[in-house]
Formats: sequence, C-alpha cells, structure tokens
Amino acid sequence: MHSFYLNDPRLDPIAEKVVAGERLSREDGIALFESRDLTGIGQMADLARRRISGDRVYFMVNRHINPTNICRNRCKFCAFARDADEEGAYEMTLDAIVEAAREGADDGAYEIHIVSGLHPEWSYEFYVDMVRAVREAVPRHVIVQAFTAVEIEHMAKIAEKTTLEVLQELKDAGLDALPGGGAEIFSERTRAAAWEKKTTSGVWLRIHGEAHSLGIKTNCTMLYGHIETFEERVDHLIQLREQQDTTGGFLAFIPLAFHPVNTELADLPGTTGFDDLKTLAIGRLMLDNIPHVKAFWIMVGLKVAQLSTVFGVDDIDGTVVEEKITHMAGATTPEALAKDDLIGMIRESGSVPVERDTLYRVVEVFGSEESPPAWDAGEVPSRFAGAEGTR
Ligand code: V47
Repeated sequence: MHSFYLNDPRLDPIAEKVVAGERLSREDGIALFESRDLTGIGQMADLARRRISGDRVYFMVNRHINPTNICRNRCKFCAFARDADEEGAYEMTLDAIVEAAREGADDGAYEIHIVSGLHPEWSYEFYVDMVRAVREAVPRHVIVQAFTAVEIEHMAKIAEKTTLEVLQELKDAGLDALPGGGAEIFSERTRAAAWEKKTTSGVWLRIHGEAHSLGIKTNCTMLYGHIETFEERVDHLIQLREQQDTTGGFLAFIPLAFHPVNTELADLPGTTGFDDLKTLAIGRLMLDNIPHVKAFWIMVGLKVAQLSTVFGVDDIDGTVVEEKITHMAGATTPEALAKDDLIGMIRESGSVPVERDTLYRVVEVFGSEESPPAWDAGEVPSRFAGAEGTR
C-alpha cells in the first residue's frame, strides 16, 4: 500500500489513479501544473519511476556535435542560429565532424549526438555522407543519434524525397536513432508567435512515427517556460502519449527548460527550479507509456538534475562535451562533466548509477540493486510494447 503526504486536495483522485496504475486525463494534467504541492507531485512521480526503473538512474558517456549554426529558420527562442554572413556563424568540415566523433569514441562515448542548423547550402548528400563517415569512424557499439525531425524535413525538401525515404537512406548509411529536439510546444498559437518557419506538430509526430516504423528509436522533448500555457503543455504531452500508443518507439522524454539570454524572447525570465522539478515529475506521470524521463543537466543545472532523480527522473543524460545550443542562450552549467561526477551525483541521491547506451542497453551497473527494473523482473506493462526490445 502506497501513501503520499499531499497538501493539495485536488491531487487526491490523481494519487488514487497513480497507485492503481491508471492513465491520467487532460484535466489531471492541468490540475498537476496548477498545483503548488511539489512534494506531493514528486512522491507520485517517484513511485511511477520506481515501478519502471527500480533503484536505477541512468547516465551515459556521450559526445554532442553541432556541425553548423547557420540556419534558415531563425526561431525566436534560439540563440544558437546565425545567418551565413553574421558574426559568430560557423560550419564544420566533414573531416572536423568525423574527428570530433572519433575523439568522442576514444574518450569512451557510447553515443555521438549530432544536431545542426538548417544550412541553406549544404546538400542532402552531405548529410548522408556525414552519417556514413561518422559511422565508419567509430566502433559499432557507438550509437549514431543524429538530426531532429526538423532536419529530416529539411533534407526531404532539398532532396525532393519523402521523409520516409530520407530516414531509410540515413539508416542505410548508419543512422541508429533520432534525438528528440525540434518539437517545442505542439500549439499552432505558439508556433505562429515564435517559430513560424519550423516543422508543424503533425509533421514532427509523423516523422517520429516513420522512424519507429523503420526500427529507428527516438526521443521526444518539450520546450517549456516561454510563452506557452499549462494547457498547451498538457496537450503537448498527450499528443506524445498518443503517438507512442500508435508507434511505440520513443525511449525517453526530455523537458527542455527555456534559456532566454541572447534570444528574441530575452525579456522572459527563464524557468525556476520549482517549475523544472514539477515539469519533469508531471512528464513522468502523464507519459505512462514512455519508459524514461531525462533531466538534461545542461539545461536544468546539476543540482536540480540531481534532485529530479527523486521526482520521477531516471536519467540525467551524459558527459556531453561541447554543448553550444544552451550555452549560447546563457546556460551557466559546465560544457562537460566527467563520468565520475555523474556517478557521484546519482549515488549521493540514493540511487544506483547505471551507465547505458542510447538504446538503454546496460554498459555497467555501479553498485548493487535491491529492486531490479521492471524489465529485468519481467513486469513490463503492455503499454511499453516496442520499447522492451532495447534492453
Ligand atoms: O531542438 C533551442 C531546444 C533543442 C533553446 O534527444 C532551447 O537525447 C532551451 O533536443 N533554451 C536541442 N532550449 C537539444 C535537444 C536535446 C538535448 C539533449 C538530449 C536530447 C536527446 C535532445 O534545444 C532544440 C530546441 O528545442 N532549444 N534553443 C533555448 N534558448
């Protein structure tokens, strides 16, 4: 029997559903965002997390590469993008990209994470060559996780192909997984106001569904803390949940905390630790069919990332190395962490650190587990169908 110490009576019926393992509704999601009972929400999310991952909190050794910041979309929340002739614009050569990937693999990375601007002059062949060259430069155990759905849509346009054809060709060249960026908030109101040139929600979700149909696992994100409402956040989460019910290939949900510095939305205050923890916890509670919830420490900071592991989060991402997108928007976190720092953060909060690859295959368990994850105990709820193959 689970009991929670709740201060907000609106959470009582939600707690009953969480204990019974029932799906939460749109109204429940809104009540959670409106509630100030952070510890109550955290306790419920912690139960939901423990049911999936037991004592584990995952981390990884990875390497981010952002090959160019030259971008034709120019979203208002982005401090990273530049026009080609603007100060600070850069583009890496294929050799430099491959060298960075090789360096990452030599440093023990299990993932090369590649995300770029939409360069107006790069050809489709360049993207395919990039994947092939990186794939050939690193050992097979290193997962190539590259290109958001926004970049996939861009490639399809310049190549005059369908997004499904592009995904198949990238897969043939060595692409293993897609990162979850570019989703922002699936509301036409926010898109029209702040990222009108960017991929629509329908296309973003379709591309992820297509990737899943080809056996390419993906992540999903939500950019929060800017001009969106709580209702829009909940609708976003429900659309991700419905997509997962249909195609089942999302591995992790990563809420991305908006950083305003150097953006066109610089008047906005940025997120608070309170909102960060609540959003991570509500993500765990609403997305009952997505196996993992990740706190990207680069965005929420080391201390919130650590605390989040008792608020529903079972993954704190990785060593990263050379993150540009958030740092150009004012992040004050380090650009990289050592593996031992991540292990220490997880241990200190009472969980068992588990090094993983992109597909959540275990590299090493650092300690002994009292309660194994549901997968190992054979207690995988049927709504996770599609994700268990990655174990
Ligand atoms: O697509 C851009 C967001 C994303 C800002 O899949 C911003 O494992 C906050 O998607 N403030 C890129 N966010 C990062 C991303 C990601 C990160 C870590 C892991 C994974 C994964 C994916 O960052 C962009 C956009 O949604 N972003 N500007 C900003 N000022």
